[in-house]
Amino acid sequence: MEIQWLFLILAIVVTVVGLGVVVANRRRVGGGQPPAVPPARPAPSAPERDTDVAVLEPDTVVEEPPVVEPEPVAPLSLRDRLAKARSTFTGAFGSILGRSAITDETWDDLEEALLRADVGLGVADALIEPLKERVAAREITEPAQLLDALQADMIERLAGSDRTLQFDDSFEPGSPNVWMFVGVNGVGKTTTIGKVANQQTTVGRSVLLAAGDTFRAAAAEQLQTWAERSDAEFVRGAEGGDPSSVIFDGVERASAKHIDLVLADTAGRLHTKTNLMDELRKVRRVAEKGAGTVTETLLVIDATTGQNGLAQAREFREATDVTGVVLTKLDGSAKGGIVFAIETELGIPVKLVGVGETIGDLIPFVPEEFVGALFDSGTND
Ligand SMILES: Nc1nc2c(ncn2[C@@H]2O[C@H](COP(=O)(O)OP(=O)(O)O)[C@@H](O)[C@H]2O)c(=O)[nH]1
Ligand SMILES: [Mg+2]
Repeated sequence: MEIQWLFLILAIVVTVVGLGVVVANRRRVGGGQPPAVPPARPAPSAPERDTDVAVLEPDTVVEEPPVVEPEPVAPLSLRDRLAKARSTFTGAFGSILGRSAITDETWDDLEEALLRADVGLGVADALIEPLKERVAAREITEPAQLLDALQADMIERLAGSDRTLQFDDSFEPGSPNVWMFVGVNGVGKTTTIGKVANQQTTVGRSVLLAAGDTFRAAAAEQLQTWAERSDAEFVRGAEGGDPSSVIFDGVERASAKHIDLVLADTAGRLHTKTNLMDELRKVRRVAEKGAGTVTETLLVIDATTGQNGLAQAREFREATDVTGVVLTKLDGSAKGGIVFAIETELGIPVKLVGVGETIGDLIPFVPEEFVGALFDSGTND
């Protein structure tokens, strides 16, 4: 009897445990649903991972998941940046190409577009007259040929200038090159210095930024931020102090620390214009008083001001020996033609162009690329 009871209890226990195992198994594979995936089974050679790889066919060779780099944001091309400058031409070019022949309207359209782009009257005539002669001689007969010839002539006008930034590396250590940045207030001097500093430290030169705009405290702070970003040394003076003494101190410090290049910021506004120009002459003199040599004086011009920028440029050129122009804000300007006016009427090469507000938005001026971007109507305009 006792043995029968024992068997009965044993049978019940076995049944209950057996049922429990079946239910548990069914739950694990999805509450009665057919399993969505085969059970995971690490392949013998699978490296340790910290994340689960759920889908593994038996005997699948485990491959390392591809390293997913963040999608690089494509830098805007020069063509994109010059959309506004190009738009000055696209309408006129469209009308010109829309006619089957070269007519009086063609010349009107061309002249208007060139003037709206601010190339200036002199340059517009100098570009159009030879084209008219070639059309009269039937050397050019089609509208498309005319635009090709114009493009080639525009590039030709800008050809031949030395646009390299002058850096003399034959100087003894302790004798820095000095690049001065001049121009009216708000054109982008300080921003350009930050961008140039970054380019120069990137190519391996040591750089010091001297905050010669003592007119506003914010100007020195702004420059200091750029110095930090571009890994450059920084020298400032007291607000309202003498700009020349800041530049002098900067050159002294650069000399003592064997820094290759001093970028000198200057004020763009003083009580009178005569003051400003005298100030710049003094800054330049003082920059060379110690061990430094000014190898570039870059005049910064805001491209959105068009012909006004040209008038400013004339004054600066008279006050100081300008060796190159930096044309800023070309990204937001319809007046890209100002490049031609600057080069033709002032004879100063445009060396750099600013195409945005961030540290990488400064590019060397290459005539073929610039003119090409103005003419390239592409597909997405
Ligand atoms: N869009 C655009 N803005 C620029 C460029 N260069 C400078 N700026 C802006 O112009 C303003 C004045 O620049 P800043 O460097 O302070 O001029 P500064 O007074 O001559 O030193 C700032 O808001 C800059 O971000 C450029 O190439 N493109
Ligand atoms: Mg400034």
